[in-house]
Amino acid sequence: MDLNWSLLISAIKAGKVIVDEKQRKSLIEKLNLLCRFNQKIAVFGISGAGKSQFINSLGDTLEIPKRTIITDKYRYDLDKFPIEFFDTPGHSARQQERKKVLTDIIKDKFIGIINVVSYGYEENPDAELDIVFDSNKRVKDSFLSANRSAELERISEWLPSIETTKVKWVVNLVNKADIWWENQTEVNKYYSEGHFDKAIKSINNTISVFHIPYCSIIQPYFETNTSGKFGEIDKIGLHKNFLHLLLNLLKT
Ligand SMILES: Nc1nc2c(ncn2[C@@H]2O[C@H](COP(=O)(O)OP(=O)(O)OP(=O)(O)O)[C@@H](O)[C@H]2O)c(=O)[nH]1
Ligand SMILES: [Mg+2]
Repeated sequence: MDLNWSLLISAIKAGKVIVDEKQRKSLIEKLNLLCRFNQKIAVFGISGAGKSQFINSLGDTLEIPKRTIITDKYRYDLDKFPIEFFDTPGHSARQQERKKVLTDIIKDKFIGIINVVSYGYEENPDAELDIVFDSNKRVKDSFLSANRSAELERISEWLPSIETTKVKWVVNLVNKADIWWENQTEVNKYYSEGHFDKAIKSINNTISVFHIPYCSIIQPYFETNTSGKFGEIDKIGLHKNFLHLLLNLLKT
């Protein structure tokens, strides 16, 4: 049956039941959606931290993303909240692309920022393996700490500019839990205490900051084993935790 919208809306306003309850509910949901603006969220982080894979993980795409060159926008509905994610390129040479998003953040109504980090386990297709691994196929500490420094340095690219914007929160998404899960106490401490936490909270305190663990995909790191202590149930738990937090942030 074709619905006459204006007739229906005035009927709903007047409290008259002219369609069955199921139709009425679905129409109200549609109207609610139409009235809601997209909630814009920028996704920042250095190259290979897993920004694009994080966005994939919210849908049902299993493919491994290619390096992002220009900012891609993705629509996603969370419990009737329409969201628009801005997936920025993390490569250091792509600063101009990220600046465009920052300009939008300054003049537009972005609600939040998701900063993706991975405790130094960034992964890129063009990485030289002898920089990543020692002769025993162990990931080098020097590689991890250089990446962690780059993660910390990168937040200073956007952090000062969001101070006077409409941004209400920053989620520091500590991705790739499947790789670092065995050292979770150390990883949690690294982000939630000390330099990193101090730096990310150095802006005005009306912007809330959350550090949360996440895993976008359980996958070998550069074709080598991950910890093996992290499974699908852990991954689902972290997804639920993230979505729960995001929903609460959207409602406030
Ligand atoms: N093991 C593991 N690998 C991950 C995870 N998230 C992402 N990856 C992998 O890390 C690599 C880089 O992920 P991307 O999502 O392309 O990284 P990005 O941050 O978008 O990188 P740029 O587009 O260059 O800025 C890919 O091979 C991903 O599959 C994760 O949770 N665990
Ligand atoms: Mg990407």
